[in-house]
Amino acid sequence: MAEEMDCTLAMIKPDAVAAGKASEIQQLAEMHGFLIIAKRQLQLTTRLAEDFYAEHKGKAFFNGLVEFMTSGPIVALVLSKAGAIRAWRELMGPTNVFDARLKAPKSLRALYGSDGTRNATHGSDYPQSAAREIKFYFPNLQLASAAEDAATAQE
Ligand code: RTP
Ligand code: MG
Repeated sequence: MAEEMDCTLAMIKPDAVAAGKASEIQQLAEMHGFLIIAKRQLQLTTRLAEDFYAEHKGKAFFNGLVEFMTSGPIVALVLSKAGAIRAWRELMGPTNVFDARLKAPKSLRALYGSDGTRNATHGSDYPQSAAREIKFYFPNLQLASAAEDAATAQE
């Protein structure tokens, strides 16, 4: 087992869960070589959504983002793969779905999102945010042993 696990925190957002696309998105992740280390379905409260996206507080889209993120269940996932953070963001495509459709038509956001806010998936942007976000949803997760279990299960 490598000393450093390459993990990211992904969310399948309320639009994609409500559209029944959660399983399909997880299958696509696995097809692209991501191991699903941990998974949780839950509905965010306003307070949790505001905490999760605290870096965006005060921005014009913040209230709309919180409203969207609390509108229905989400699926939070810990994904592992070499270069997981960058690889998952690559698979998601650009933040804005209209950009994604133009620039990365096979990306998750192009395929499953609907506009600038309702963009189907989330992925951590830096190692520090991945650590914070994994802890946010999975405070008791022992990352190294969970990753080892997931890798063994896949063999
Ligand atoms: P995320 O954090 O969800 O993975 O997305 P991201 O890094 O690609 O984009 P970020 O700038 O962190 O924005 C967080 C989420 O806010 C919503 N958003 N809406 N209407 C808008 O102009 C706008 N801009 C951002 C999106 O849901 C975006 O993913
Ligand atoms: Mg972000």
